[in-house]
Amino acid sequence: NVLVEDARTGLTVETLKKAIQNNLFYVQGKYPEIATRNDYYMALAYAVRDRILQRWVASVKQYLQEKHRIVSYLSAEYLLGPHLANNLINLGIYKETEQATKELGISLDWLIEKEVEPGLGNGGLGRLAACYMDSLATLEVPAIGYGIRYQFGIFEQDIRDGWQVEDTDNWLRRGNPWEIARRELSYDVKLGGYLQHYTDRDGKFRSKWIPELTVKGVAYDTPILGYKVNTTNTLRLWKSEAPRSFDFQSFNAGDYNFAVNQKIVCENLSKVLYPNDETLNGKKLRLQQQYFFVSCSLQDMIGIHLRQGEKIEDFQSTFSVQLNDTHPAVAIAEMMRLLLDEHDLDWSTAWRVTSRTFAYTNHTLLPEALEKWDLELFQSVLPRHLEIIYEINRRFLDEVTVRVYGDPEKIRSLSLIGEGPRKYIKMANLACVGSYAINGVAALHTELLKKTVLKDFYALYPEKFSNKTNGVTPRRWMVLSNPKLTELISSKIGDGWIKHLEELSGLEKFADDPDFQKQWMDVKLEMKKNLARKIKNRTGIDVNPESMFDIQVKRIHEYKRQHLNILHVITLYNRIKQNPEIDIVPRTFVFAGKAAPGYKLAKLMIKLINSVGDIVNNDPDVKDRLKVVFYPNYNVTNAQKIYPAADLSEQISTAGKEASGTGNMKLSMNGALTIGTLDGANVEIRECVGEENFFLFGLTAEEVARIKSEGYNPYGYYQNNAELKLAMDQISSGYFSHLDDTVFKDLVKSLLYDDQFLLFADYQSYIECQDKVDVAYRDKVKWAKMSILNTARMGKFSSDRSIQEYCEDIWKVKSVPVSLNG
Ligand code: 26M
Repeated sequence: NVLVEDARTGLTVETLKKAIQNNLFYVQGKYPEIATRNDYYMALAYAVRDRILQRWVASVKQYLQEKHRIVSYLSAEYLLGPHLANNLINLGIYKETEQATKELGISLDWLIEKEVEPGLGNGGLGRLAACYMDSLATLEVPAIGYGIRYQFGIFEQDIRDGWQVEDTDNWLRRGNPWEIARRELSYDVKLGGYLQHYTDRDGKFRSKWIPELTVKGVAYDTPILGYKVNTTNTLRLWKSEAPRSFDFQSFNAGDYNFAVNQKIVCENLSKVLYPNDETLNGKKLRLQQQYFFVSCSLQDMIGIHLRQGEKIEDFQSTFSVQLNDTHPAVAIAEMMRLLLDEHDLDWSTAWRVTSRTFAYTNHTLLPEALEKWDLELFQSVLPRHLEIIYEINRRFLDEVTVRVYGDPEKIRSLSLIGEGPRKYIKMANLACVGSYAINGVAALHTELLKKTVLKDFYALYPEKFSNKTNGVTPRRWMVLSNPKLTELISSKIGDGWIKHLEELSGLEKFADDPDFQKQWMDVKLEMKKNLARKIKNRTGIDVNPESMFDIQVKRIHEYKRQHLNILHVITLYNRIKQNPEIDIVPRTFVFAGKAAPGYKLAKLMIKLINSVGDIVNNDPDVKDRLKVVFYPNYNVTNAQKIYPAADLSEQISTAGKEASGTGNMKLSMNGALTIGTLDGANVEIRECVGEENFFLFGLTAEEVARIKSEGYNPYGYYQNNAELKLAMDQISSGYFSHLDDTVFKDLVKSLLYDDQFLLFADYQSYIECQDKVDVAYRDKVKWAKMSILNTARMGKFSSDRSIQEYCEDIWKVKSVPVSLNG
């Protein structure tokens, strides 16, 4: 009885081999003798995609068989990272594929490295969306992610003469085997124009929107496979195009130039990701992008709902829609417009549906980062939505005026419209009023939200608020990026932890075992050697794998305080210069991260890191005890190489500023110890790993607030701290910049006179804490134990746990197992 496997679904080595060869011929039109590396990459990717398609179709079928509530995640960003290796792991065919490619005479790693990652996000928020899509599928929850198919993702960073330079990210240049264009699935989206008011036959007052422009959104679907389950959810990204109709209209009117121009305007909508993070920039195109993807997504959801034979007023029984920050918050007004104008519901029915559909996640406490839209700009793009927002606001303020006893201060703060020299729309307020649930992303962050930025909403609707501490997927951030550690862990406690991360606690009993400690630190050393090789290739810098790898990788931002880290480097350097024989633990400082192209100070921080590196790395007195590396173009691919090699994780933001952080979790899971402030999820990480396994320093959020209210005086700290003063004087006098005393002027000025992030106030505490790190690292046995315990106690920080909480508390959805050929 011979079992013949289907070449498109079979999972044995033999069948995979055949599938790759087949695809090489039938998709790429090549045979082995002339196939390029990319041909093989494509052939393998299509072979993997075939296997996913079977599960994808089965999932859709399963979801339509009975009625299930579907999670709809709206996010302007998805920072997925490369697909190939992740899909092999989730399909459970990594080993088999490795063997199959080997037998074809090619290395799997070599193909994996060929993939250009889709960088459709800036940082934490976009990466969180990607981890959540992974966990939703792994937990077998029916879900759709909606977003924008940017033709150009986050820029590529290069470093020239120590400065960041940006290059476009043309990630689609070699095609994308992981998406399927659904040409037939498209929606029209109106923009601009004006309103006509009239009374209809039934005597109802109505607004008719006469748009200036209509664009078409076309769906591009990417399958999101769960780990070792059949569930395969969809990430649906919208590409903007010109509707066919108007070239005809314009051609007929004889205006060829107009037609071509309009086509360009339409295609521009999904052209490029805005590279800002935590900063406002009220650009018209950004609002158009947000509205474009939200409108397509809601029209799509309504279509799915109605095709199931349901009534429009029961929409919320089919979908729960999560808003990833306020970027998609215009969905609340768009839902009202669709229900009122296109589906003829009355206001109160429409509002009941809308306000039971949406839930809002806040990701920032920086008041300057809360989205605001200039009212006139908003009106010029979305005149009908402005009218709707006015009406939402009128009814809302009517209702609350009584409850706040007419307090004008409170009414002003709650209003959806801000008054100033110019009026503006407050998107966070719209999100709060239109959502049935509001959450922060770490315990401290949620508490601060309730006490500060959203305090008046919390007073009105305490029951809407909850905390959902972020998490990260162990599939990508452990199994995929650190296979050696994965193997070691599984050899001791089995592999159940990959789906049930709390099981890592089983490692605790090996924390004192000398053999296990040795194996643990051997893996770490091997990962450090790998990273050292990459660093050498990319930057030319030689680093010692035996030195402590002290790592800060994240977006460059004043509040994240990469410059506090560099002040520590300078301080160590000066100690060596003053006492060349000083006994300090050799360290390699690794920095990586992008600065928003318009953020001058952040770009200057990158220059400072590189300038200090040039001096420190090349000073013979240092004797290679210190190395400073700026690893260019931080992205998911590079992050996967860096995390496993970390000994020390720098999480040093000003307390109260980092909403959660997720890199802090990835580093700790990979056995790094954290030096950090009581900020974001650091607080909870410390609670879990134990205070004796965490290097704590710095002011608390409360102390920060108090010092700021009393008036922070950085100059005093500078004058009274000799090491700090020396370091700052060197920076300003040009010690690190060939005696050019102008380069770092703006940075020095900001730190000495108007630093919002209290760098100097935390300097001494940081340095003392780093001195403790130095002492701790000398005790290899103790360090190994602390490292093991960090990993063992990180179970809480799986995105599976986060998603479980969202499902139970907010979305009220359950898992729906998918069976093949069912
Ligand atoms: C805004 C306007 C115009 C263009 C872009 C933006 C914008 C884009 C991304 C603003 C903020 C963006 O992301 C913010 C972000 O990544 N926040 C981080 O979210 C993580 C996930 O919750 C948290 O872990 C981090 O603490 C938080 O900084």
